[in-house]
Amino acid sequence: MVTIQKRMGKVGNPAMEFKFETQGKEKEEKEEKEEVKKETSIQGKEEIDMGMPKVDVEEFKIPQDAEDEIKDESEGALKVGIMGGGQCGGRIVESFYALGYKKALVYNTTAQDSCSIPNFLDLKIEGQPGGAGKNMKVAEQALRDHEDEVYNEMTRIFGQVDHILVCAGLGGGTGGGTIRGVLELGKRYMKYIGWEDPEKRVGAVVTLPTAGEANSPIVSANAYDMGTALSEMADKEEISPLIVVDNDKVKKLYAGLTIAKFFPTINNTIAQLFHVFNWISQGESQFVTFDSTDFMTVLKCGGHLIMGVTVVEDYKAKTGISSALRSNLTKTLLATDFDLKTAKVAAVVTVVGKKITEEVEGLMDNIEYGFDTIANFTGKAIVHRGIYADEERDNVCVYTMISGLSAPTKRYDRLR
Ligand SMILES: Nc1nc2c(ncn2[C@@H]2O[C@H](COP(=O)(O)OP(=O)(O)OP(=O)(O)O)[C@@H](O)[C@H]2O)c(=O)[nH]1
Ligand SMILES: [Mg+2]
Repeated sequence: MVTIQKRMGKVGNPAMEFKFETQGKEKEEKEEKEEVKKETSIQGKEEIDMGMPKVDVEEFKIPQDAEDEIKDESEGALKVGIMGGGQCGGRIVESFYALGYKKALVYNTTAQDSCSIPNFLDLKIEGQPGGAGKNMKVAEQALRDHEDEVYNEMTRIFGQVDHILVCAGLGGGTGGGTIRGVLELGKRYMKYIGWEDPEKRVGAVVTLPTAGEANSPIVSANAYDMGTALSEMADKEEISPLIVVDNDKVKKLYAGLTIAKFFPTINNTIAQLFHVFNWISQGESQFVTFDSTDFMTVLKCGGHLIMGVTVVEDYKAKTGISSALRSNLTKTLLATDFDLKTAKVAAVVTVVGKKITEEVEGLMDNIEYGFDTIANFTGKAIVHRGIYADEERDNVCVYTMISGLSAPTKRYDRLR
């Protein structure tokens, strides 16, 4: 059983304020075993060292040995390499990094944007210390000039990963201008480390600008051009998934946010929602388990992916969860204008306060009704379910990921 306890710090989005259990003990035991293994192998080496022939290259140190590799600390089922370009992309990477996604790389055409990630690459543009200045072509060229460095950094940082996500804010120059090139590098890397389906293992996380920002013709043109280009790649399953977060939708959703909290809240919510699914899928539930294979199908089905979270107040009523989902689902997703009927796969994880699981009768039925609601919304999509208990929570929370969606054409039309 996975009982969700201590682990995650507090987060911007109140619905996400739960904590995860540390697996420190397991880790310690594993380290101990490894230590024993190491010792035995050293002893073994000493025993056979006498008179054993040697090869010259033994003396060379291979730079990327297992000890040097950066370790993922997310404790998720999948090891995910996170990359991001430009200010927005870099900040989303920071939010993932804070959750333990240490296989992370940030690149920018300027070193002036602050970035706390140790793995930072400056894609310097000659004579332009301030970056690409919303010019995607200039940024694309900057990436081409520094392509080898980016690839080498991926090799150094990522090691073996199951998936790569490339983050960018569409509207500016650097994030949007570099993203296609970086996605290609990602696929090349995945192939290099042995995956036969790299196009299913490299996806993107992009933001769309607010209506206010999109009043600037260059911002709307950039977002439209790159958004539609990436959507076409997603529809053709050349990347998977394309996670779309619409800053304009989030602005309406969390209308009370201060300017200072606006971007950090969105960025943390993106990383935390992804993390909920990745973390939960590494363990078993005493109720219904959402496992890593389920999570993989959500990430690998191509198309677009959107996510959201709903807190259910009236979970005691028979139809409480399903009606909350019916009225909230479309409202609480972080993007809009997707036709949910085009979904191929959905993941719905319900996290319930432990006390509630013990006290509320018929809760399982109410949750089942809720799952049916999602199934109705998403047409023919396969719905992967999960039900988990959380000791530190006294409500019912439903996390949703809907994947394989077709492009949000209407949303792009508004950027024209
Ligand atoms: N969600 C989110 N969106 C952001 C953030 N910062 C910027 N954006 C969005 O991303 C778009 C692009 O902005 P930047 O990331 O600053 O642009 P850039 O990629 O650095 O491009 P240049 O500075 O022009 O080279 C903006 O129009 C915003 O809509 C952020 O931290 N979070
Ligand atoms: Mg910038």
